[in-house]
Amino acid sequence: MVEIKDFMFTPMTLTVAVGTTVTWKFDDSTQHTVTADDNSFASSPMSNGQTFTHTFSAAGTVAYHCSIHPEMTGTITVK
Ligand SMILES: [Cu+2]
Repeated sequence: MVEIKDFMFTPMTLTVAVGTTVTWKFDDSTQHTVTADDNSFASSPMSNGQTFTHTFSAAGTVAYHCSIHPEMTGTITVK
């Protein structure tokens, strides 16, 4: 689970096993997105209380950001 609050992804870096479904929980006063830098997944703009999930089926490191606030970044490492 990654929480999106105060314009930050927490934790910013997360390591999961192949096949893990990661949930992002939106808990902020403004909308954000979860958008992979390589566009392998992307949410629409989501509001407080919503969630987005993505299943990571291949090993590797995926950087992501918020398309509305590009300074918000995070990384998922899949092993
Ligand atoms: Cu944002």
